[in-house]
Amino acid sequence: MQKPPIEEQTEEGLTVTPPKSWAAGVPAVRHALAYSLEQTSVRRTALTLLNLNQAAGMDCPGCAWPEPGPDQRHRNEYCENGAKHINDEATSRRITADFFRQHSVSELGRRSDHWLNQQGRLTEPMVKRPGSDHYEPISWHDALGLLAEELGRLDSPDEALFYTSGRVSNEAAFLLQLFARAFGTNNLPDCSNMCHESSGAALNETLGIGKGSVSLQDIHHADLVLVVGQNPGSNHPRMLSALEETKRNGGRIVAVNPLPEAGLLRFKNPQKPGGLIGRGTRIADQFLQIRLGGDLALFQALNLLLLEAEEAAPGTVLDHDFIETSTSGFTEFAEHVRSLSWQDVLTSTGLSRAETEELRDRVLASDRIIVCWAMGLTQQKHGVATIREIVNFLLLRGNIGKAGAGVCPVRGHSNVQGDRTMGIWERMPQVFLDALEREFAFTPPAKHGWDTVQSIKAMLEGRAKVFLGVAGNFARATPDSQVTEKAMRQCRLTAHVSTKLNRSHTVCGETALILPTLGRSDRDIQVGGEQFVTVEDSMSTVHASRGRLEPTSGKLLSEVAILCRLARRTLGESPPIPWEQFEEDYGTIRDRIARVVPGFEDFNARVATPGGFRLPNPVNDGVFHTPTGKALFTRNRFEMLHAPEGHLLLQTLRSHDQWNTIPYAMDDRYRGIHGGRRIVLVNPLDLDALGLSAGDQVDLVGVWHDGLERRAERLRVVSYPTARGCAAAYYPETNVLVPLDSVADTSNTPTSKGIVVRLERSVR
Ligand SMILES: Nc1nc2c(c(=O)[nH]1)N[C@H]1C(S)=C(S)[C@@H](COP(=O)(O)OP(=O)(O)OC[C@H]3O[C@@H](n4cnc5c(=O)[nH]c(N)nc54)[C@H](O)[C@@H]3O)O[C@H]1N2
Ligand SMILES: Nc1nc2c(c(=O)[nH]1)N[C@H]1C(S)=C(S)[C@@H](COP(=O)(O)OP(=O)(O)OC[C@H]3O[C@@H](n4cnc5c(=O)[nH]c(N)nc54)[C@H](O)[C@@H]3O)O[C@H]1N2
Ligand code: SF4
Ligand SMILES: [Mo]
Repeated sequence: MQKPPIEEQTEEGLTVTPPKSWAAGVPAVRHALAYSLEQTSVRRTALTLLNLNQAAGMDCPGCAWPEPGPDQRHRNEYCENGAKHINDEATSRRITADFFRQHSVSELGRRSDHWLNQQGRLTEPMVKRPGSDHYEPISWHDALGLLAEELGRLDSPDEALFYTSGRVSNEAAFLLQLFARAFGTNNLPDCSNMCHESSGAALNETLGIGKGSVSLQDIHHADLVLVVGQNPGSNHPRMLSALEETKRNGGRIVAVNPLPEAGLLRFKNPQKPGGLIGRGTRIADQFLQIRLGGDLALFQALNLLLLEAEEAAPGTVLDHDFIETSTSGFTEFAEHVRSLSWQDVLTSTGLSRAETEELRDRVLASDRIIVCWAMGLTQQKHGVATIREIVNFLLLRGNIGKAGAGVCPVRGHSNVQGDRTMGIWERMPQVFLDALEREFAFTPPAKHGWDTVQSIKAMLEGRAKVFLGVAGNFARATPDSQVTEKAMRQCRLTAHVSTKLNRSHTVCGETALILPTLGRSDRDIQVGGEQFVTVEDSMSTVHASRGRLEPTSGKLLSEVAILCRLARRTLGESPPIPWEQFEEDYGTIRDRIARVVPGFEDFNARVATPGGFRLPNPVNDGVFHTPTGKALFTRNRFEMLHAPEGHLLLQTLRSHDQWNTIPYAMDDRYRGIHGGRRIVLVNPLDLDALGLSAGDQVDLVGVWHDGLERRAERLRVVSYPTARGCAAAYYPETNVLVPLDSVADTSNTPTSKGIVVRLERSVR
């Protein structure tokens, strides 16, 4: 059982108001400024915000939504949450060695994620030695020496784990994977394993590339955009400006979600004079309130309806030319879909047949269709199958590879896509490894490494002994919190390259290191002068990012510097990689990337142009790198989530006021939750059926076949218009409920959006 942290043991102050039906507008601007000024000075706020997302400025460290071309950019090219993300990093608050003298590791372990983050920026390297309950200062030289020594003591390189999160730049990501492979392992688990892995798996298989195919222009000019399993009002706020543009150009939008999220309903654009007042733009023309995990059934039903429409009026529905010349597997797919049972569809989706038929009619009226999605699809047991079915849907009417149409997995972290492009993947294809070998004259290991879930199991079973996390918060981002924490504590050494304090620093191996680093907003000066880094957004545009702020401490090193020094200490001169030169001048790293990673030819010159450059996506040239050389129709076995009588399906999601594992405040403004996060949203009819009322305090108890009790204690019940049978609670507080073995087929992504729970009244 995981006890609530010290700060959250009383629920005083929690108030609930009706959910909002629109997003952004004046309050958004006010909230952004208030948080920024609470964290830092007017001067630093002005400096960060004026540079945010500008062509010569810094990339927003928030989500991966792209910026418009450099000439179409607004002076304030950011959203409320982007402003909060950057100023959370740019905070003037600092954690010094004194802080760690005052607070023991065990005390910090009882603090909330919010409290830990609010203490400010980490300022110097710290070590927790075996047997001690306190971190103490250590020099960079000794810290990296200690880490190198522990790596050197391992029986096999595969006993080391190198975790990354998608905030890391291309340059640092490239160096991390180079170091890991030169050291001898492909153990490169990353946040993507818990995020869009299902998208990558489905798109790689069916289209031959694991990335989205559309640009902002495509979104603006689509006839129909489906926004599925995504809450853009909170998590990709500027996507709403793009959807507003779609509507202005006459396009239509359909939202598919168990929750009536504010941003999906109506948007007031703070960047437009009329946006701050008035009613704003209605976003969704149709809202399908689907049950958790019902999307596979929905798209199969839609595909069946399209096949039937074609039969009724041959030659008018399907794009026969496209199917004939560019795809394979149509006949088998069509036969499979015809066996679908409508009763199953209705049970799985909770939607009426008429609603699905209305969607079919919208599809039939549209030549150019885009499907956007995020965690609502990827974190499901059958997430990969669902996304493959979406590809089937788009292929039927030739909506792949033409303007205004395509697939749009909306990425999370600002450079999560770039990290993958740079080789952060435990299963990089052999062509990439061969290119590394040619460039650096060593043979990278061919054996696949461990992803996040496999890494946790390896630590649990003593097969992994040293954990290095570069960015992120492994202990909180991962499922099954108690199991994962036990696994991490069994390590010989845990080390984290971080900007801010988080729970992972309190879940220590025998020895633990905190290695504080520069953030995206910090000026980065090396021997070769001032440096910039590069990132790749969700639509494959690669561009530069330059920090502008004076670092809060003179003892911070950049991620690149830390990795170069660690590599030199661990590997020495073998293989002969110019780590020193890389640290002095990041341009020399980009020269190597240009020779190893396809699409990056002439990298330094091309990234110097304002706005950067877009990587090619072969799909848009009608080229599919699949075994048949064509886009693949797939047959996806029907599956749905099922909760036994008296139980609910639970999704774990983000509030408006958090960045992944880090809550900025206790509010979720659009959903009407204020002053607390220990809540569970339940449909009023389910509350009646369960004999519960709004305001009751309950424990959520996980139901899983291994017999282990998983319990999230003391959450307040909120009566909420979510789909029947489908509850929602916040991540990371409820990660304790997601069993380590409950993963998506093929992608191995934890099923954070589909777990079975029972609600028990809390005992005081
Ligand atoms: N402010 C802010 N922005 C962020 C982040 C953040 O934490 N804070 N995180 C970033 C990251 S890493 C990511 S990956 C993205 C995540 O962006 P989202 O995917 O929008 O994030 P979640 O909060 O997990 O919301 C999932 C959405 O899917 C819906 N959903 C859940 N299950 C289902 C389902 O079975 N079917 C359908 N159709 N819908 C479902 C939920 O109701 C919710 O609206 O956001 C990025 N941007
Ligand atoms: N139950 C449940 N679990 C989930 C999810 C869910 O929806 N439900 N979502 C999953 C998803 S989509 C994701 S992406 C993961 C996120 O998992 P992570 O990426 O691991 O988590 P974050 O919360 O983004 O990490 C925050 C920490 O990153 C560090 N940091 C911030 N900026 C920098 C930087 O510039 N450099 C360095 N070195 N460190 C930095 C700070 O110390 C901060 O405390 O969580 C996953 N876990
Ligand atoms: S939409 Fe995403 S990238 Fe853009 S400003 Fe907001 S958080 Fe930053
Ligand atoms: Mo993510």
